[in-house]
Amino acid sequence: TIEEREREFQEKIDSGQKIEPKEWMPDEYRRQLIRMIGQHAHSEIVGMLPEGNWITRAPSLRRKAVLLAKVQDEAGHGLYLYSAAETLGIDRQTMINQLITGKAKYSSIFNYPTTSWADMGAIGWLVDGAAIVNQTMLARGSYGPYSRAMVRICKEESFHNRQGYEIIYQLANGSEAQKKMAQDSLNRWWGPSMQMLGPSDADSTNSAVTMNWKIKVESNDTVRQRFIDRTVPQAHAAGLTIPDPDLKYNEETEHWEIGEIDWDEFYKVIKGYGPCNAKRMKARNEAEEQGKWVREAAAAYANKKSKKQEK
Ligand code: FAQ
Repeated sequence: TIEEREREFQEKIDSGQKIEPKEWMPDEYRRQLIRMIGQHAHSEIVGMLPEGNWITRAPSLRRKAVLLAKVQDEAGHGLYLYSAAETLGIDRQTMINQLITGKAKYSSIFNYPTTSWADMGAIGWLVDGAAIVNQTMLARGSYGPYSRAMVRICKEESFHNRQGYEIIYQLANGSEAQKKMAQDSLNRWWGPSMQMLGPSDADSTNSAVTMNWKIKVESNDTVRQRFIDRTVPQAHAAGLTIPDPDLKYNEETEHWEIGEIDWDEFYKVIKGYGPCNAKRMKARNEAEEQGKWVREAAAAYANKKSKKQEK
């Protein structure tokens, strides 16, 4: 019966076994995974836009080569994740249509403008930094293809994180103007980076289900705290100030405590009203439209090739 299947499924999860694509799974488990992996894939693709904005203006050949490689990695992650989602029975075009029609979410963090070169540092340091902490947790998740994708993606994110911190560190130790640029960038990206890891546990609507099935193995607040604890000392080492007057170190718990996160801003952004939501959606829609002839040509070529093989 269905109850027995569900019980067996839960036992498998509880004993730490991975679930593989062709195995039986509850519909809700499948739906939650498609939602999360889809959102993750879209984030990687939309996430190329803020940094892509600076490729032509990188300050040196070395910086340009590094940034170019980083942005290409994000494209790879997106494609990799769409493939992981496809193992659950949804096809890529359906997911892409959900993105460009505004039905699917992507990370709030990519709806902010990149107004200075220092933002390339802040994104690698903070955004990839938060992504690594979140994704190392997801690598322990229950769905085989997704958890394995996370292992490889995290390796690449570590490089992204280092190159970002290197940019910020150098600017923070440069001229007065450079130091100011680094601090200004941290001031703008800190809040959104806090929000990026999802609503507080009390308001996290999916956590009960996703944690019970080990789609997520740690809560949003736990992951956020780990990110804060590792990032605050890095800011101090660079001589920068975290833009939070309530930030303090708790000797007893050995954790950094932060002030209120601006959740109004977060909900505004995920509802589509952030500073760059419209711009990002326009760019993805144009890319879809302008890339149509390439997809059609590739499909026609594949079709011709398979017909030849049949002969
Ligand atoms: N933005 O119930 P919860 C990257 C939504 S890393 C937008 O707590 P959950 C690397 C959530 O979907 C960024 N929406 O949800 C990179 C839900 O709405 P729904 C991407 C958000 O899933 C770096 C509602 O709020 N990483 O791209 C956000 O249990 C640099 C309630 O939330 C991933 O996607 C947000 N920030 O926990 C690329 C990782 N947070 O769907 C380029 C996979 C929450 O019910 C450059 N995802 N929401 O309508 C996850 O780990 C989880 O989905 C969480 C949220 C932890 C983000």
